[in-house]
Amino acid sequence: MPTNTVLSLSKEVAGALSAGDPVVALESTIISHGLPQPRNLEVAVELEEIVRAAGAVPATIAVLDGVARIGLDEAELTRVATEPGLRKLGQRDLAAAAALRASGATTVSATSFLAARAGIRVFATGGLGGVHRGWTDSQDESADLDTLSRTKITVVCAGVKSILDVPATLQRLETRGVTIAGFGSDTFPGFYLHSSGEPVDWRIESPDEAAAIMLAQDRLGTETALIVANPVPQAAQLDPALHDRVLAEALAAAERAGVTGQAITPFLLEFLAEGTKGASLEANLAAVRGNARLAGLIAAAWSARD
Ligand code: PSU
Ligand code: MN
Repeated sequence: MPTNTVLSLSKEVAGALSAGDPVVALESTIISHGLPQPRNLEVAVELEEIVRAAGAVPATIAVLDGVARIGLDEAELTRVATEPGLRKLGQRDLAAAAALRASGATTVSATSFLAARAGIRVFATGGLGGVHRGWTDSQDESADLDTLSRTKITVVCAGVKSILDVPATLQRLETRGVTIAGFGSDTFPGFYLHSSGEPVDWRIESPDEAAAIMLAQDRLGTETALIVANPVPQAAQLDPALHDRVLAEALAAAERAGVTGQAITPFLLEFLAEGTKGASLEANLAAVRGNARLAGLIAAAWSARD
């Protein structure tokens, strides 16, 4: 008979949290559905190393055999990277996965929810989900936005994926009360691109300033997320003209193939990686690496607050 455990922290993560040491949550959908094999496992390991080098304990999150695991060992990370047909779990899928003993990688919505439940305040990813282009027909808005509107967590990301309707996503985040701070930037990043061209209202320059906003959230009783929008360096971005051309092809291909729902984001990311001969993948990785590092520094500043 299986135990009734639905949430399990690794020893290292549990120890760090109880000592008040810095911890950074990492999602697993980017590993299972966002990156090609075998690169995905290398990246999963590398991201954990980057978080450590920045002074924090990494906590990659996934659901394995019905148990939401906060902090994976090497064998568990390997399962996430290689298991055929691994599910993609949003927040709404967690209870069903737990009850039915299923396994799956967690999206930003599921990861934020689980991290917050475990007491982790800082989370690094690549690009958030958001409002899809053509929303008026499909009503496809990522559950990431809803979860962030009612979860107090700091998400370090390179904006939202550029396959989305970025201005509409920013409008939704405003409506839902999610704070956005550009890290060293007056514009919202464009995921593969340094900038989306859209302005942000707040600009911060240091991990300490991020931690100060988090402390103010606590003092005010704010229950929404803080998005620290950290642009991919200009030198590492995808060529904007190539981006625009291949993205247009990707969107047309998705429509022709009738791809919808959970499958659309992985489809578009993969199409872009192929259509740019891997250049979009390199830009994506550069963004994620920078976010893991900055999240580690913010977690350290948060732990050192007085
Ligand atoms: N960031 C990346 N690659 C990804 C994702 C984020 O660089 O693959 C994943 C995240 O898990 C995010 C998900 O939550 O894509 C969004 O999926 P959807 O649009 O179906 O909500
Ligand atoms: Mn969706």
